[in-house]
Order: sequence, then structure tokens, then C-alpha cells
Amino acid sequence: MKMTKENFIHEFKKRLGERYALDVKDAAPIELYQTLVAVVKSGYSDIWRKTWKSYVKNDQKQVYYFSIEFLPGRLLKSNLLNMGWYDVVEAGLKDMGLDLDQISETEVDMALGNGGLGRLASCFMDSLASEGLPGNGNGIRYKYGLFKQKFVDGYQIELPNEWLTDGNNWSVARTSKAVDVLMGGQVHLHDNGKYYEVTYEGADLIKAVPYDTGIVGYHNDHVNTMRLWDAQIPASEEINYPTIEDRRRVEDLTSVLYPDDSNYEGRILRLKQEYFFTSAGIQSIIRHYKKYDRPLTEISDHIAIHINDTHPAMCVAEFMRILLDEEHLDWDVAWKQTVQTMSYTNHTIMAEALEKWPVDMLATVQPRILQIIEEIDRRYVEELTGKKDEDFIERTRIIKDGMVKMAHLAIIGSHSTNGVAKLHTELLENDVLHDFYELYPERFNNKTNGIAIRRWLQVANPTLSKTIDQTIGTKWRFDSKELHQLAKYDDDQALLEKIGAAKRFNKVRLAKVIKEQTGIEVSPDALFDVQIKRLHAYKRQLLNLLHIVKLYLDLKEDPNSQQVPRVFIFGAKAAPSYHYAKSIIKCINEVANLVNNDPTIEGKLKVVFLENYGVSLAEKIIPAADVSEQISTATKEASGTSNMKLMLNGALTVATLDGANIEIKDYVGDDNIFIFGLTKDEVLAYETNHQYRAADYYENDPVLHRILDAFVDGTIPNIEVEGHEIYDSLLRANDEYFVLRDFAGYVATQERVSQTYLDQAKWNKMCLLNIANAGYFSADDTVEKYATDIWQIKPNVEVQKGAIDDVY
Ligand code: GPQ
Repeated sequence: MKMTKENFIHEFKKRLGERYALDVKDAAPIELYQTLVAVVKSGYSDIWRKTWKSYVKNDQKQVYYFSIEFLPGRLLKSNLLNMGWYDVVEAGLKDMGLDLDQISETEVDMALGNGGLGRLASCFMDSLASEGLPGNGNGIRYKYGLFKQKFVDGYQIELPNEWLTDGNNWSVARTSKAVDVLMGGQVHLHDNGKYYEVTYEGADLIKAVPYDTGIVGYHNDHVNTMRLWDAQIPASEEINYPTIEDRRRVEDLTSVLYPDDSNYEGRILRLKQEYFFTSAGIQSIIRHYKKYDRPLTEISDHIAIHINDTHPAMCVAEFMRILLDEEHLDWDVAWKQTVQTMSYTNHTIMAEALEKWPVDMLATVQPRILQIIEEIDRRYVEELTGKKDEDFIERTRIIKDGMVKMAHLAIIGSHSTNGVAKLHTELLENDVLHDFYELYPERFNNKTNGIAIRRWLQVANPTLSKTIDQTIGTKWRFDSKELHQLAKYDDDQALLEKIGAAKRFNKVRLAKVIKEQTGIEVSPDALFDVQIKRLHAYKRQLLNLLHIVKLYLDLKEDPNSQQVPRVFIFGAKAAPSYHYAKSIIKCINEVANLVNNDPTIEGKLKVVFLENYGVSLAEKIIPAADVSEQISTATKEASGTSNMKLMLNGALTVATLDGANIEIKDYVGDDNIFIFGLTKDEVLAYETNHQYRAADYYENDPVLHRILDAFVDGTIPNIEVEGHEIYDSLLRANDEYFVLRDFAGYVATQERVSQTYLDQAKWNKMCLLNIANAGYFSADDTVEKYATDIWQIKPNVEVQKGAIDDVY
């Protein structure tokens, strides 16, 4: 994948001429962008082909990562980085009078996910490729990505995100690899003495067309595939879909991504989506497997299938369906292969996110799949009868009270169940999934999440990256654990100043974005306090807001009360149907209005809520953050991953002992993180003893009393309805997430934050130690652990890690 500047310029001009008959100076940004993509693609397509061939040639075991969401973000810069072309292309463009940053902004952010779960899947894709591991993504090519968020009068408005209007330049449609997915209708079984012959009546035949995107590994001549499926009408069936409405029924299947995060809406279309991409993926895997004449009784030695949360849990039944109905294997033989092939990750313990589908609905979507799940359930019960008590069996079986519990299907039908941080896995084992842990202790394991350090440091923060190079060399770019070398320099004043300067540079850059998007002026000398994640009650943006209101009221009383000017920065989308979350957005926006337009505050406090938070905006906010807000109620955030990205960029974390915050604390040490709040045990105790009384805090804490009153007495204007709603959720509904209980501790901690910030040398030292320890949260290491412990896959023997003549 070698490229020189001269060759690049030549290649770029040639392609621009061929595609558009234009000179550089006459081309529009989109034309420049598309030309650049074409050059980049031509740089890896040969390697992509060779990577696939080498898997086949070496008969390598491969993993297929099934996820209903992927959030890759923009691919241009990360592909350039991974190919080792970044600097050459940037310089070549500059010679032509062009700017890589500007061209990159033209790319539509590929937002086929909601939040952490989808982004994790994409970080894993990058890491699988970069580790040279044979790993493929399998998902849905939604026509509309996650909605575009706008604020009108402080309210969230959702607009469609039609990301495919200019075509997607990175993917390749592989119509020749399409498969047929059968849905609906009725199923008939005929026992011919050897197996059941299965016939369908009145079922819809849907053509699943794969769109493949190359996932380029980092400097290793290795390109994997992310395969996303689109639903189409097969040519042979067109007659059955004569009207536009009929056609739409099929096309709608892959039209929209459901905008719910950690919460499921039991809509039939969603269930159809789940079956559609599961079936398409499994069919194509088995079809490919069979091309090489290997026995299906050994398939689990050659492929691994990962179920990312329960959305693809029907993988278990679909795999069984094919082995039984199409390959005529015996149940027990098929079951053994299925369990050995499948593995499952759980991403939450919150009850509202655990999918349960009505049996009737499943019968409508795919009656044969329901039959198979019923049989799995029947055999599970039969197997345990006499060995476990009846209650245990009833609690753990798959079908109960007319509902299919997808997590139970995933656990029973796979050989591995993992949580995504130590605390989360512990809660699964000891609490939420304790029965299954008792039954299958060997199946449970932890895999703490990780992040793509390349995207979140090398691409997003070139300034800090260069400072790191100058200090410890460039080895960290290949192995992020090397970042720990930085810890040795924690008394190097010159370096600490450079770290501070890099942060300031990024803050100036973000201040410009804020000004452009909101018109609000913020000073890069203020402390940038950042909370970026989905808007959810358990993530407690409200706790942050109560603190802001406190600071505001304090300033009104005593203009000298605030020693450290702060800019509070929010980025968050709320699910369109999540009323309470939308009310919190409205309140944050109104507090922002009040504070930002109050001349008596004199810039000591600013509140900025940036619209349309997503991967691309995160790349601008994270490098500029001083403080990272990770303040979920202990036990509720399975892991979190923005906590890792912010730490990596030298933000200091204000955190509860939840999710991966605990592991961050263990690495950086108590002195380099700001911990507060209820512990897991305290939360669990309140949840069982019901002795929490939120009103006590209101009644006994005059500060809190005044803050809450501000939501209902007109102090904060324009929130007559929403202010009451929030007030009632805390006082009447008894504050489900213990916001009031944690408030005092949070305020005290924030005061410590301000005091620390006054000592910039100390602050920068803490930043350095955070950066130095963030390398332990690399998704490269996480996927290596999945590869060894769960999937049993090995790196491609032909991979040459770091063998490329790299530019660093
Ligand atoms: N997560 Cl169940 C999501 O982003 N969406 C979901 O539907 C569920 C979980 C998150 C979880 O809240 C975070 O704590 C994790 O860091 C993330 O998954 C990745 O594991």
C-alpha cells in the first residue's frame, strides 16, 4: 500500500479527469471527496481481495460479528491513517491547494447505530482488521440512519437522515451474493421417516442483497469486510408486489434504524429486521462453508458467530433451521454445533432493554423459527426436570407467559456469555443472570470494552499525538500500552506545558465550532466540562443540570462565588418517544438560554448544548474536554466507552463507581480521578429495602430545595410543563436514579475539580497520567481476548504487522 506524494497527485488528477472531466480548481467539494475515495479504494482493493483469499487458502477459522447497529463514522481519514497514506495525501492535497480537513467534512457520517453498542461494534471492526484477525461484520444497511437532531425553541426535533443521497462511496453492492429470506405465511411439516420435510405456504420471499465495506487494518496489509444487508423484491416475485404500497412493504424492512437506546420497542417491523439480517447472514455463511466440501458436523471448528446483544439472538434458531431442514442433520448433532459456534454479549442489566417478544408476533414473522425455539425450550425443560426445582426451570426457560425471552435463547444456545466491564459481569453472575451462572458457570466471562485508539487519538487529536511522538517515540501508534511510557515524565514541566498547549489548541478549535453552530462565544481559558452520551435518566444529565443551576444561583447571590469559569458542554440525542428525556433536553436548553444571556454572569458560566451529537462531533469535542462527566447511578451503566475516549485525550473524569469507571480508577489511582456517589452495594440496598425517600433531601437541604424550586417557580423561564415534570419525577415519583441522594457529593467533588484546575501544573500532570493509562483500554486488546477466549481464531498468517514503511 505504498504511496508517494507525486504518485498520489498524479493518480488524483487522473481520476478527477476521468470521472468528472474537471481540473482541480473547478471541482466542487463533493467531486473532490468522491475522487479521493476512489483513489483510496483503489489503494486497498487488491489487498481486500487477497485477505479473503488467504483465509480460504489457509482454511482459517473466521468470526462473524452480528450486530443490528454499526456506527463507523467517517471513513476517509481513518482509512488514510491505517493505510499509512495520511501524511502523504495531506501534503499532496496541500500542493494542489486543497485541504484534507475540509474534504473530509464532505463525507456523510455513517450513523447506522444509536450509541455505545453500535460504536463498540465499529471499534471492534477496526481492531479485528488491525490485529489481522479474520473477522467480518454482519448488519443492516438502513436507508435512513439515526435521525438528525435539531433544536427548535429548545425542543428536540427529529429529521430524517437520508445518508445515501450521494451514494455511499465505500461500499460495494454484491448482487451476485444475494440470498432469499422467507418470512410470514404458514409452515407445514411432513415426517418422511428420516427428517421433517418443511413447506411454506403464503410466505413472503425477500431478496437480501449484501453491501460490503472494506475495513482496513492498521499498517498490516489486511482488509476485512463489514457486510450490511438491504431488502429487495426478487425479480421472480415482482408480480406479487404490483403496487407502490406492496413494494414499500418490502423496502421498509431495511428503511429505518429504530432510534431506541437501551430500551426496546416491541414493534413487529423491528422483529422482522432482526430475522432478516440474521437469516441473510447465516445463510451466506453456510453457503460459503459448503463450497469447500467440509462436513457440517465440524462447522464450529471453522466459524464463530457472535451475537451482539440479543437483537441477533435468532441466529441460534436460524442456524438450527438450516442444519435441520436443509442439511437434514439430527437435532443433537445440529445443537452441539450451534452451541459451539455461537457466543453472546450482554450490554445492560436494565429490565426495559431486555427483549421479550410475544409468541404470536414471532409466529407471524417466521413460524418455523418459532417452532424451533419452542423445541429448544421443550428440550431445555426436559433436560432440567428432576435436576433443578420447578421455580428455577420456570425462571430460566425461554418461553414463559406467551413471551420469548431473547437473552435466555442466546445464553442457552451459545457457549459463552460475557458482560462488558468487571462490575457489569459481576452483576450478571451474581444477580441478573445468577440462575444461568449457577447452571453454566464455565460459559460466563468478562470482556471489558475498549476503543479504537487510532481514531480517538491519532485521527481526532493530531496535536496531542505529535507531542506524544516527541516524548516517547512512535511505538504507541502500534501498541497503545506503550503510552504508559509517558508516566515517567510526570514531572517534566516542559512536557506538561505542551500537554496544556495541545488542549488549548483543541479548545480554540471547538470554540469555533460552538460559535458557528450556536452563536455562543466561549473562552478557551474556561474549564470545558463535557457530558456526551445518549440522553437517558440513568445517565443523569439531570444531576449535571442541577449543579449548573446551583452555580448560577450562587453567582446571582455572590458574583465572586465562581473562581473557575466553566463551559458546560452537552451532546445527546433522546429517543423520539422518550418523553422524559426530551423534557430534560428542553430544560438544559432553557437553563442555557438563561445563563448565557444574563449579563451579570459575565462569562463565568456558559452552557452549550450542541445539536446532532454523533461520531463526527465527538471527534471535535473529546480532544477539547477538560472534564469528563461519567455520573450514571452505580450499577446502571454497563461499561461506557466515552469515558475511555475522554481519558485518552487528557480529560479528568468525574465519576461514580459504575461500569468501566472503576477500572479507569484502578489504573489512574484515586488521586487522578474524581469519584463520588452511591456504591453498587448502596444502590442495591436501596432497591431492595425501599428506604430511600427523595423528599427528605429536598426538605433538609436548603440548597437543593432552592434549586428544585427554580424548576417550578419561574426562575428558569419557558419550562412550565417540563419543569414540573422533572420536579415531580424527583419528589413524587421518588427519584428512581438517586439524583438527590448523590447531589451533595457531586457538588463537593465539583468544588475539588475547580480547586485543582487553579493549579494548572497539577492538573496537567493528572491529564498526563490519564493519557498514559488509557492505552490499556484499546479495543485491539479487547478483541484479542475475544479471539483467544471465545472465538478461538488466530491472526492471519500473512499479516505483517508494522512491516510497512511507515511515515512516522
Ligand atoms: N448500550 Cl443494551 C447501548 O449503547 N445500547 C443498548 O441498547 C444497550 C447498551 C451500551 C451500554 O449502555 C454502555 O454502557 C456500553 O458501554 C455499550 O453498550 C457498549 O457495550
